[in-house]
Amino acid sequence: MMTLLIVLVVVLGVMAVAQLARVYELTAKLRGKREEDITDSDNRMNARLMWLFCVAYFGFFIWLLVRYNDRMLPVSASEHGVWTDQLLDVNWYILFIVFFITNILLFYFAGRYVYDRNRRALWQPHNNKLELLWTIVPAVVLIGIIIYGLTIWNRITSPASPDAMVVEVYAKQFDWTARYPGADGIMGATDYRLINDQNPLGIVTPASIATRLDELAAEREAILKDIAQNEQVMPPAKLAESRKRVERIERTSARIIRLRTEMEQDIAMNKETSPYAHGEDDIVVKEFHLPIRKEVKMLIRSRDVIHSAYIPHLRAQMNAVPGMTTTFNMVPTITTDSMRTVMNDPAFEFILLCNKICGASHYNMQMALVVEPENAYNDWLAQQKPFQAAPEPAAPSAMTTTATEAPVTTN
Ligand SMILES: [Cu+2]
Repeated sequence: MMTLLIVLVVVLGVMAVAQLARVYELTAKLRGKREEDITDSDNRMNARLMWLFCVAYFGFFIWLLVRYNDRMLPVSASEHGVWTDQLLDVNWYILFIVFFITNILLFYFAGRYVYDRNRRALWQPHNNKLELLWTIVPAVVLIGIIIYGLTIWNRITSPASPDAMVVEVYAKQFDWTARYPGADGIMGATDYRLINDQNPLGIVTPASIATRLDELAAEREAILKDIAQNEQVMPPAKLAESRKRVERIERTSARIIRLRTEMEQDIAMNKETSPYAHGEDDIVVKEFHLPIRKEVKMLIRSRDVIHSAYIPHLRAQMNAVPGMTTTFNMVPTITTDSMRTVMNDPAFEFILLCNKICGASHYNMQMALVVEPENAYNDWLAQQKPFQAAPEPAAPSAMTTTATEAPVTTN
């Protein structure tokens, strides 16, 4: 209702102005004045309006800056974020200064040099000094900005130090999954063909390969059975589709078998250094935790389309591109708890967002990030179940020395 009223007021306002203009035109005609004649008083009026506009314009600009300043991101919670904020600020200062000087001059000249029939304009078709000045000054400023920016960029994207911890963030339409390397500190190999409900990242282990092959075999059996039973009554298109599906399953299975051979050979040859030997203890979780003041190397992958891993409060962003692994290194410097105090918001959470429009639910593609002291982080990590603790209890671990026979589960 309020909106309707506002629209109505605006529409009536426009109509009133139009009518006023019409009245002005008619009275001018009655006074015998031609519409295209512009008097000195018209010009002076315009000149004053220019100055008025200049003041109102900059006043409004400054008011907006002050009024909405709290909508800016709060202090950066990562080491490199402080550098990027500084870089951005320097650029803003330069922009503001140039913006103010040029626009004030623009309006000032328009008002100051109002048309005067007794004044002759200065005719200056070319001036080498001026040309040089307005070429060299922006060039120097630009070179400065670029060198400064490149220095920061190189610092941010330089390779992680060898003792940086590694975390994987995995994007798919429309959520994020985090993976930690587990006790051995090494991420297991992955293959998208192994992805299923229990293995959302397609981690390669002997068990996950066996499970996936069984699943595919069962699916193939079911389709073949369906064809055998209903071949006579099936529409031809459906029959062709089912046969194609069987072929596809057979091709995928053959590739997984090849992957299994590769895995076995690689483990036999490289033993502990083989990436295939490190999948079982990987930790796959839907929540993202990081210890404070520790360098972290994020490995960023996508299952389907291009996404973008964006943690605004840590000033971190990197595309997630299907078929490749991108990385981003950072050092979180403020815990979630401290940030809550800084923001005066007890419910504040860091978030990992998707910053690439990737489909219908893109807006909701996010995962909370908890930055905490290292001991709290270690406690949390210790409570997470390894990716493959489940189907067959593997080799007995140190935990079997406990008195009870109850299965060891941690939550
Ligand atoms: Cu996305």
